[in-house]
Amino acid sequence: MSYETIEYSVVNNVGVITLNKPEKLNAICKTMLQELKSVVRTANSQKSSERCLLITGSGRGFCAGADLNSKLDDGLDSGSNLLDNYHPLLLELAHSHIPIVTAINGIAAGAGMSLALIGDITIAGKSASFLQAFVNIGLIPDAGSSFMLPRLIGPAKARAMMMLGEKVDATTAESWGMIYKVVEDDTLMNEAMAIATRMASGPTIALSNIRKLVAQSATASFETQIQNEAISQRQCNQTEDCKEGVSAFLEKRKAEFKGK
Ligand code: LHQ
Repeated sequence: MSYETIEYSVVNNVGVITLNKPEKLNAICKTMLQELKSVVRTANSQKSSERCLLITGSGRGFCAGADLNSKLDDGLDSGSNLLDNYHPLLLELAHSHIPIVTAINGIAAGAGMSLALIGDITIAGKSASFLQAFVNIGLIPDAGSSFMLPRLIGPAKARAMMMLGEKVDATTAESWGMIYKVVEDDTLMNEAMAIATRMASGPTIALSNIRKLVAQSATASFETQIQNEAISQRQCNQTEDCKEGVSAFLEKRKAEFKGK
């Protein structure tokens, strides 16, 4: 399958998505949203071999947010554009049954920053940066930024990023808890692939439940959340991977998880 705006390959059960419009810093157009939604949906289907997704960008940028040229061509108001084109992808990613790693190779701006932060694990090259670009063109943070950013770095820093529209470098983003870690630019893809490959050989149902529980914890009370944990634990306890994990521990060997 070939795509116009992304590249997609599967390596060691990791679905690697590369945003591929480098001349525009991988700005997001409608075709890119459709292609992303299609690969994420397919990777999540029962018969797919993927057990983790890795999203990165080609060239010197990760993603510069909405393509400001195609937005004007679309004829849609921004609200409808979000509802019709962005939200189906965001929900597909949020409800993914397999974990998501984002490897940030350069600027992540506007909705591109939202995409960067939607990863379960976000890892960035030293020269990457993050920009809530919306305010610079008279808009508000969308594509999930207003939900994710305050929860990651707290409202004080989130407001400053959103209202001042200034770039934050990767090292600062790491120190604020916005991302998991910063690495040298030339090791980014190796390190991101190592994390993704490790998760792709992990207990997929447990990983899926972990991402669900962390999402639920954003709005649940303590009482509800411990109920959520019990529901997830019952499911995980019945998996072949749990049996294998316990057996491997008792037999003092490395577990071989199958994702079932
Ligand atoms: C671009 C873009 C871009 C097109 C760089 N579009 N070409 C909004 C509305 C409605 C519904 C959905 O959601 C949204 C959400 C949003 O994402 S709104 C925010 C949209 N993004 C921005 O406002 C960011 C605009 N870009 C920039 O501020 C800068 O380009 C950044 C800071 C990202 C990078 O700066 P530089 O490293 O100096 O690169 P550059 O500005 O020279 O850009 C390189 C090329 O990429 C350039 O084209 P050219 O033909 O002149 O070489 C830019 O025009 C193009 N490009 N962003 N979003």
